[in-house]
Amino acid sequence: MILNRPELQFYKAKIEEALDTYLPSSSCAPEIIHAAMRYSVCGGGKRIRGVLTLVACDVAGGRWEDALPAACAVEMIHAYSLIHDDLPCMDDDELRRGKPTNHRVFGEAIALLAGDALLTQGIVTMLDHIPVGLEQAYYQALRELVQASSTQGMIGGQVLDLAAEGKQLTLDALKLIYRWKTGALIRAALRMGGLIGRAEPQVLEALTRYGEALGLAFQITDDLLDLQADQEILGKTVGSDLKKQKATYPAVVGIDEAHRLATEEINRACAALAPLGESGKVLIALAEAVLHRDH
Ligand code: GRG
Repeated sequence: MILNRPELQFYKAKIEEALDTYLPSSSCAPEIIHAAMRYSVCGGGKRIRGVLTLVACDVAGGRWEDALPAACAVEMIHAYSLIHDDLPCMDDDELRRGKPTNHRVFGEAIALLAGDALLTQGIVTMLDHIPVGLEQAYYQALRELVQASSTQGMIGGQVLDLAAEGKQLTLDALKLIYRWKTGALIRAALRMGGLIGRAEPQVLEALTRYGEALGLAFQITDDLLDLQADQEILGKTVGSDLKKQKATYPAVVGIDEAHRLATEEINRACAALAPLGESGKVLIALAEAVLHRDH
């Protein structure tokens, strides 16, 4: 289990409750788009990004409740990226979070719009729920989130990823794709929590370095799961990277070396937390669980 401590499970439950209140009801017109948004956000997903935001806020000395709108926003934007990633024009996947993908249920047009709507809903959720006195921190946090989702972040990474299909990449080129495609949002999740918790500069720096290494390790383990996981547990189709001739760590350096490099990044992530002392323990536990995850 990746959220391997009671406080991480507690944060996950709080995020799920809050997502339910921040998302428009599926009885609100136009019903179909709200149903499609809820279909992909609710009832599935590990909530790692949102949990990282709450832990980072706590570690920085803030109140986790103050970071809840930001934790939900990063989960909404993540869900948007998954819906779009699964579309026929992208990875054309049938299964996500153990269920048929959004476009399989709602059709391509609504799935595309549900993704778009989750991006804007994430932004509006943060703007509408700024805790009193945290206006400046929320402005900075929101900027982190949209920047990480941009062409110099998640979208840029996806563009490079598409261009790399069927090509032989160097490890450095692949690392840049992963830093943007997956790492940017994970890094932003941690920095948002740090900013909202009014972290001291050295704490924010530690959270940032941790996020960068964890983000890279997370995508390498995602590659390994695509090759080795049990589809039932993974909740998405296995072997799809091979089928699409995707550039992945195992494809470039082999399975054993990919595992070694993921371990190296996890060690780097944990070492970055040294300035946090005891309070970094929960993030260390989470990083170690990423290495052994089965979904
Ligand atoms: C088309 C405008 C437009 C944007 C699309 C699709 C996209 C931008 C970006 C894709 C980025 C992406 C899907 C990266 C993969 C990241 C990844 C490892 C996802 C799986 O994350 P988990 O395991 O999933 O945390 P759960 O389901 O647990 O939340």
